Amino acid sequence: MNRTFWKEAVVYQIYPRSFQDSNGDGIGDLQGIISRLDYLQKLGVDVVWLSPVYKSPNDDNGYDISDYQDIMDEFGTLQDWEELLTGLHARGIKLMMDLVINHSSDEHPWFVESRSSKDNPYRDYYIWRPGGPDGERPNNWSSVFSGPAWELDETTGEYYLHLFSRKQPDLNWENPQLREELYKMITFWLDKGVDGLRMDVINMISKVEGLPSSHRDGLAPGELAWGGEYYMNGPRVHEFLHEMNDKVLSNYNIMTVGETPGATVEDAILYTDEERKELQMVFQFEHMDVDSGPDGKWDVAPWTLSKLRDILHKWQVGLADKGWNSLYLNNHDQPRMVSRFGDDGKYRVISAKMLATLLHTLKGTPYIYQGEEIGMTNVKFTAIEHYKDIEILNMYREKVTEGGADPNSVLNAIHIKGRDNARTPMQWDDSANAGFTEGEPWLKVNPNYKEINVEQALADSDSIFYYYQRLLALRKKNPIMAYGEYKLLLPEHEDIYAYTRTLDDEKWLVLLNFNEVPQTVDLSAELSKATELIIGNYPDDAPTRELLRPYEARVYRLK
Ligand code: TEU
Ligand code: CA
Repeated sequence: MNRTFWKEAVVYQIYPRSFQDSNGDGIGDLQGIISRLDYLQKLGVDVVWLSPVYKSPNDDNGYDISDYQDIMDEFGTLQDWEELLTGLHARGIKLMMDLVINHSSDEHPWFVESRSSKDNPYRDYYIWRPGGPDGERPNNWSSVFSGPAWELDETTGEYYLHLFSRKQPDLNWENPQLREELYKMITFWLDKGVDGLRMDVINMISKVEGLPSSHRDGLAPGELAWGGEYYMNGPRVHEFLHEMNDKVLSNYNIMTVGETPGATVEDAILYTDEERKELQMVFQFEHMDVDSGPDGKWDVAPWTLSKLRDILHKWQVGLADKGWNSLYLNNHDQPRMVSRFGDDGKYRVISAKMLATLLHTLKGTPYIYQGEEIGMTNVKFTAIEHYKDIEILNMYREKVTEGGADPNSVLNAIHIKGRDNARTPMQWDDSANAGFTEGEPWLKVNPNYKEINVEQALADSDSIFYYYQRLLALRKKNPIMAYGEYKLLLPEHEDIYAYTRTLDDEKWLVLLNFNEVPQTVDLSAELSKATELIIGNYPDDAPTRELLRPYEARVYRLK
């Protein structure tokens, strides 16, 4: 079995704005991260994924880049970045940078040039189209952040495409000169010693020729519509990724993960089959829509374990032979997993450990999002003014301010699904602002920081932190966790997710109860072979092995 570091690694995602402030301006920064490297080493992570730290006007908190080769003023300098890289490498931790190359900031010099005139050499670095005879937009696509995906630019009287905010113009990947500029930029960072790349919405870089309007049924004239079918997993996306791999990525021993909203298992095999030389893994989103109704993310719907398990199982089986899974339930765009899939009340600690056991015993590379390891929860700000996320604020304006929707029901959806749930400052201790800043935090701290914080976790041998530390230590010693064959058990059980992992003559049994109600499992054949409880989230083994207590997770070695 050829062992690969990116299959065995555990990645820790840092959202720099909310991790640790070092200069009292209320915004996290690189020196703040440097001051916390011993904490990351203690947890045992192998890679740090750093959300964007490049120069940015922060319309979308760094996912709108105005200079790809310099550091955002609020975060520090290139020297600070070099110090961070050195500090990580000195602790045996690799650095994965976040590449946002589907779009740039509208303050990037390329766009400033591009918008200045129709014959500017940079015009075709972006996607410009004339309006219709009556000035209507080139098509009916909506932006992910509400409103249309086209902005009319007065200077040249044309529209430019922005799938996200109007300050995030889409780059034109059809332009080989633009692609070469991007490859040069990537080489700049890899030559500095970067060990990995996370590629933001990388499956959106190829748009269908002609940029056709969406024609779903019942659309009124001028009504906006989701155009994803015309730019997700588009016609040339694999060609572009293979070209990037051939020209740049293949020259380095690095880890790559593409963020691919809307990708299916079949798409993911094309992105991650090693023979195709594109990417090593992708972030799929199917399980992130398990609690969305027909009207999308803000149409909050109940989820079931059966639905979640069916999705995860499909991906485990689908990528068993070709390709590779990333494993996550949390990141800077998603609500906190213990609130969403566990119980952030009475069973917060137990259910957080159960979810961690899922992520670290399925087959794939596990990702930990900052604060997940201490069971940080969603937040319920009482007023929209306390929120900062452009996605939240644009949606609220469209639905409530302009659309007249009930503010409380929209706020309720924000409490459940809003991205700021994941962006409240990291909770380090019970001092003011949770030890995140001496100043005024850019986003309010979750009021539960007094009880939920790193200092408390490190002082409690039964904390979620030490459970994660044990899972990561187990992974380092047991190749079965990365490479073992996955096999589902109890496919119909409504509350239990049970599976085995097998590598050579070693076999583990994983039992997860997703309910606060105790369950009994009928797995006598497997349980009769259980020789050792490898890890569990209760202090002791259950009175009988068939019993699973509330949110209980147990991993047995089978003889
Ligand atoms: O996210 C892409 C994306 O689709 C997310 O916007 C996600 O679907 C949505 O936020 C769920 O509500 C990436 C980055 O992770 C995100 O932070 C950026 O806002 C976005 O791209 C644009 O760069
Ligand atoms: Ca700061």
